[in-house]
Amino acid sequence: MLQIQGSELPDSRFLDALRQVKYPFLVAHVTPDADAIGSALGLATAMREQGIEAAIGLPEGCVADKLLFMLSLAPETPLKSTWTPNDPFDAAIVLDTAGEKRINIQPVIDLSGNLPVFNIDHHITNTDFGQYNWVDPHATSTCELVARLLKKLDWSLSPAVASLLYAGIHGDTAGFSLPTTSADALHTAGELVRCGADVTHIGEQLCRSQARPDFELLRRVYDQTTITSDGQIAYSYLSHDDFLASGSKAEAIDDQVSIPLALKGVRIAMLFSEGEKGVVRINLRGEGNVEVLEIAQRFGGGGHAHAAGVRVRNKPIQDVAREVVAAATEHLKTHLIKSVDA
Ligand SMILES: [Mn+2]
Repeated sequence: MLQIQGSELPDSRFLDALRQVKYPFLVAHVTPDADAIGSALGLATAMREQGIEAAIGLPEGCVADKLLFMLSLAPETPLKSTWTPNDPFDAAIVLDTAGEKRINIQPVIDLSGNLPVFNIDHHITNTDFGQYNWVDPHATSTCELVARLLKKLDWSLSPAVASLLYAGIHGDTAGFSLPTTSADALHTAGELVRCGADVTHIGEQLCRSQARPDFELLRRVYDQTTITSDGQIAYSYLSHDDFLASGSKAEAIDDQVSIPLALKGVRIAMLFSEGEKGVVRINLRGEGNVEVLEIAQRFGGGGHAHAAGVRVRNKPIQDVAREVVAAATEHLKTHLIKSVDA
């Protein structure tokens, strides 16, 4: 049994309603990362172990090759690639998803109230789109929230569920190194290991299993990194041609922005990538006390204080980069003035 200290828990209205659910449909965000897959598949699998007929929504081909190992941790949990309003589900549980537009299923789930929607998330920008909302922006990950929830429900955890949740916490904290990594989060991870989370397997899969095409993409990220003259901003780009030449795919973009971020002295790192023709994805990271969410929001994106993202359509990647780098430079100046004032 999990012995975790959670700071926040869902309210009793949320818990009472969740306890009534018999046939839930679980879904997370588009371009799912380890936290999205871990929280949806982990909770669905834990529910199935309690006799609840849970299924998860995951469109075919949306999972990056390097995260496919997570699906094989729970092969019995049914995956559905589409959602039909006639499906006999009695609830939708949306995890790790800041807003309804980011829900990873088509057609988008009916949020009009015909079906109870539970919203479990840690994005500060979450729009509280569910009938039952539990959003804790201080949590490292939605997987950490799911671990707390399972503890509150007093459900035991199988090694598979523990591994899925551990992988999500590992993913969203960049291996327990981001500022969100609280003592509670480390304690939760420890308890998951006690329940059978396979640290070696997950570490190998997430950190040491780069496929050749994705490795080729990394070479280009290094090669195409630009550092501003003051050394505080570093960014790289991957054009659509880079994807074609390396043989890598749009879904492979995950934490490659950690390459420019790894440079000493860099406060803001960015990666511009055009995995899908005509769509420029921007990953932003802020080091130390530098937050990047505001920059992302200026261009219509969202995410977390120190890790945010944007998608820009139908604009050349160089133009997007120029504008966002200018905004980041401006942001850093204001930030420095603020910190001198403080
Ligand atoms: Mn997350």
